[in-house]
Amino acid sequence: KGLRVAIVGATGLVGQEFIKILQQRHFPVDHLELLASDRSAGRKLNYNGRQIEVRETTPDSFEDIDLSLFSAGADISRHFSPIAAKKGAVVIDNSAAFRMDNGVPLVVPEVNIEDARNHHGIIANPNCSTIQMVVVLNPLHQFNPIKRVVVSTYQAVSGTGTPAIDALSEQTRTVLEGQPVTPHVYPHQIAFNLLPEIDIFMDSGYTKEEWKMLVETRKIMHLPNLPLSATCVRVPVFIGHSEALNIEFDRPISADEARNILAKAPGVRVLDDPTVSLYPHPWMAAGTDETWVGRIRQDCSHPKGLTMWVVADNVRKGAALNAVQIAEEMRLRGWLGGK
Ligand code: A2P
Ligand code: 11C
Repeated sequence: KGLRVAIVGATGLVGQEFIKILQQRHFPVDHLELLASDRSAGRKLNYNGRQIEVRETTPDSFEDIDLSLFSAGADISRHFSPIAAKKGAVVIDNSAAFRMDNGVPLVVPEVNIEDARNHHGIIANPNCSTIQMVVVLNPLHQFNPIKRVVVSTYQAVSGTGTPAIDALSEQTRTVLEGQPVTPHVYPHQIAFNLLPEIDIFMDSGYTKEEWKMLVETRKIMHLPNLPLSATCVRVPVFIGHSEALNIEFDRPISADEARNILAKAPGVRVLDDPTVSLYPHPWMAAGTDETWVGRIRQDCSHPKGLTMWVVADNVRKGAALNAVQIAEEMRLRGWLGGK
């Protein structure tokens, strides 16, 4: 028997991807409730050839629902997730609202699905840049404990949502027409530019996105003291986050050892032949489910270090796909309803 599923934020970028992924993976859906704001109420969205009417999200939306997938921003999650959870509609929340709360599992299925066993109705989906990093860090850490990570990210505008995708298109056109750009969405022009600012600045000098990569990785990998320093950069790419990862291990490790471990790791695809310019890049990773790794090499500045390049579709593995995979794995283990 399938599940009664609600999608909160069904009209949004991640919400649309939820719908696509449930169909693509033949997720057992008995009933699908598409929820958004009152602005979208009455709109119809296609699911498996059927037109389903979008409804406004209200406290009554979660009656008789088994699973709710939330991606409508942290405020909506804060307001409606506890209501949904109380009604027995297990929440998988893509926002940052509950990620660091004790008692809320923060889950990447390839790494820590066991943490979801003792949920209290809400499971948090991590930040996109964290997800693709831990999918790669974890199998390496099982082989040779990780001592320190330094990461620089190159993050697509889809991480910000639809307005940023539109801004990049419009600004690109404006620049090519030789006209001046008036920045909106971001504090500066994003077309033909890079912005080392994602989310708000904190007192430490790091941005909140950089801080999330630190604290979320520590929680997911159960390494509360892991030293990690991130620099997160927004780049004029539509879909696909890239990361340059520098990892220091407990013992020396060769690039070939890492390549072999990653080739067998769940959710990871190694694409690494520099002689023919074979490495992952956002254009090829967009629309795929894997976390792609290339440019694996020994760190010439450290005997126990490795450096590599990691790319994933931030809307799929970084958001909607990871959430659906959590639901799939929980269902297989009998941790989700399905009355
Ligand atoms: P709506 O389309 O009705 O505004 P994105 O991340 O692409 O910007 O999408 C945000 C999602 O969150 C949209 O589906 C949006 O619905 C939804 N949303 C925004 N405000 C609310 C609200 N007050 N209640 C429920 N959903 C909301
Ligand atoms: C970005 N990582 O690329 C952000 C988007 O905490 O879920 C997701 C923010 C979050 O802009």
